Amino acid sequence: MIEKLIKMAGPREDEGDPSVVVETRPKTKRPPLYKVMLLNDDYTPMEFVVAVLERFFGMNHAEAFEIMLTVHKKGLAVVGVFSHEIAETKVAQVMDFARRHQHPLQCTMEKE
Ligand code: TYC
Repeated sequence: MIEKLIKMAGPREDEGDPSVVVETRPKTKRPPLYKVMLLNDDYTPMEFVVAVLERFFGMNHAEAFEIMLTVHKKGLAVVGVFSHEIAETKVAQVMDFARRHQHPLQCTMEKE
């Protein structure tokens, strides 16, 4: 028993061991972010896409029109970056809105 107490009071066994990494700052890993993207198609009206960008992504008309044109010309564009939960909600809202209006507009998310 006394041997144990003496050992506990003594130096750490790993003292001076270069393989032991000393933590210098607390781990505060930020949650991953997700890009939400709109995909081009041949049928969804441009004005509908502009309305989606205004309604669900808080863009003004000029911003929304510009991003819509980028999707139209390039095939897709990132329309926002969010936490996983918010990104999922945005995708679901856009997909539901498009479905209700019978447009084939596609919205997806991808880890940044
Ligand atoms: N390409 C469509 C058209 O010419 C417009 C469009 C833009 C559709 C963006 C989808 O995500 C989209 N009517």
